[in-house]
Amino acid sequence: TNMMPHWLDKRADLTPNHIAIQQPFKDPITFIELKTKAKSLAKRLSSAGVSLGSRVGVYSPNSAEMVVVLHSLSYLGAVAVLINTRLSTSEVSHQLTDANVSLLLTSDEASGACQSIVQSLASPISLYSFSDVWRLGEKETNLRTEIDLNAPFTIIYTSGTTGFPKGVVHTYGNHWWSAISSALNLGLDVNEKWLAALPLFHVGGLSILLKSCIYGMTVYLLEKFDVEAVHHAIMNEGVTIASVVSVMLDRLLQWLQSEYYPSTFRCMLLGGGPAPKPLLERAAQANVPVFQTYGMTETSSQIATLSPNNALDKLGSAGKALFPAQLKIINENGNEQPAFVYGEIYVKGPMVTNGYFHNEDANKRSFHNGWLATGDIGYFDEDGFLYVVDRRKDLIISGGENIYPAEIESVLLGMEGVEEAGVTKKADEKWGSVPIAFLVRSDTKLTEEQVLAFCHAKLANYKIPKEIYFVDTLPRNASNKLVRHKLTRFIPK
Ligand code: S0N
Ligand code: AMP
Ligand code: MG
Ligand code: MG
Ligand code: MG
Repeated sequence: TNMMPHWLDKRADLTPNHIAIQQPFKDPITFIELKTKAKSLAKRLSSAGVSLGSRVGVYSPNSAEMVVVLHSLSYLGAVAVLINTRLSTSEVSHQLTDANVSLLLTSDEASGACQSIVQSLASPISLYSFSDVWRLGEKETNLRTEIDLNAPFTIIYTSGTTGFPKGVVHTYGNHWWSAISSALNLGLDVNEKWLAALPLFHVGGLSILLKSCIYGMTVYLLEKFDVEAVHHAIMNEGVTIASVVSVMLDRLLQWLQSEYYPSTFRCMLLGGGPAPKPLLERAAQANVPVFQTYGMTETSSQIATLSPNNALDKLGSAGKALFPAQLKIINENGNEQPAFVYGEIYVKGPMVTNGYFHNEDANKRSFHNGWLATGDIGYFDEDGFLYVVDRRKDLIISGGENIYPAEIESVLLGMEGVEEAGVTKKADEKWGSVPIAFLVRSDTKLTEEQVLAFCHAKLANYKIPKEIYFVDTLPRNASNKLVRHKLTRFIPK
């Protein structure tokens, strides 16, 4: 059978008074309290028309209220469509439309932003702030007492090479196996406390919450990453594991200076993008126990992780596939590559999504005999350790956020006075890499300021090109296709 007792019911039965959520300057929340709140909210959401299979947008910075909302949706069998709050109105509208969302839930502070989003939709949907939902009455509803591992629970959009983001559907089973696989690798202590400063709208952050419920583990939840707050939590609040992206680790190491984290802090789980070797070396120097991971939205968080025993002699590796998962390196002919030969990374395992939401084209392209072709390039060493080479086609990762040139180019091409547009990445001290743009103007009076203002209105701020160059032509191949890697030749010396 694919049925299990509802996770939060089970958890609240087993360890009702254990702390589920700890936050600075707030009362902690126990599992029984979390369950009671989530069930009450579910009955109120039922009043708003949410039911089995409903797709509900969730737009919120990290908060305990958001955690309650996510669990409440699981009591209704509704699917949470998690929205990145850094996106522009038009980007969010696109996702809500693509996912066919019937209702949008938002934190109270973000309800203004969401109002404009909802108004920009071609067909209207209802908008409720979390407080709005609490003001609704409870409707008599049969809340789900079981979880169906095959049923979808979350949809998270991820950018694609074509410029259109794709909705990654995660089943309960994907999340379950992600949590179990991680525990089989990292082990589980009774006093575990996992710090969540990653946004909960990405799978890395979300996965911490679900692990909390499945393991019976406290989450130390921050509204956002703040170097001082994270440092304090690791030093003084008994945090044992923290998930971070490279930019966060870099800021933490700078803050740490000559201090050391307590020995009870056992794992700094580093993922979401490439880990520069100098950063890993600085971490090793500072005695920070970094576990490098490889994972993506499609794999519901980590799928490979470097164990601590190997951390030093395999510096730079993302380790081996977690117990229920498999990895292979494939060449253009579909054959497996020997050690040290580059190829595309294919992944397989019960934490890997079954597919993108209503996107048969993307599914056909990405899935081959149960394997997901990730688009990432990598190789195995002689001991079978995975090394990810930072070469996924056109992908720009800025501070853990993904950007594809095509999405910026299509915005730029929509601007009056822009004839041609090409975007590529540039290495950046602060963010790892950032997008820069090259434009051929039809209107020679077009200015950089005008271009940036146009981008501001249409794109998340982290996608706005950090540099704009006006050029006469763009590099193209024989079939007139833009050759993005040649763009940087136009940067004036
Ligand atoms: C790095 C973060 C925290 C930076 O945000 P910060 O410093 O809080 O910025 P703000 O104060 O909000 O804004 C200040 C200005 O900075 C701009 N800005 C913000 N972020 C970026 C960015 N990423 N790139 C470029 N610019 C940025 C703002 O726009 C603002 O400027 P103006 O005023 O001009 O607007 C933040 O970016 C962050 O939280 N990043 C992490 C996102 C993330 O979660 N990525 C991971 C996604 N992947 C996954 O979830 C799968 C992998 C995974 O599961 C995983 C990942 C990590 C660890 C473990 C795992 C795991 O496997 O479990
Ligand atoms: P996202 O779905 O936003 O988490 O993006 C996942 C992408 O981040 C992967 O497909 C990789 O391109 C990149 N990535 C994740 N982990 C690593 C790693 N350890 N080294 C290099 N790139 C990584
Ligand atoms: Mg992504
Ligand atoms: Mg990313
Ligand atoms: Mg913007």
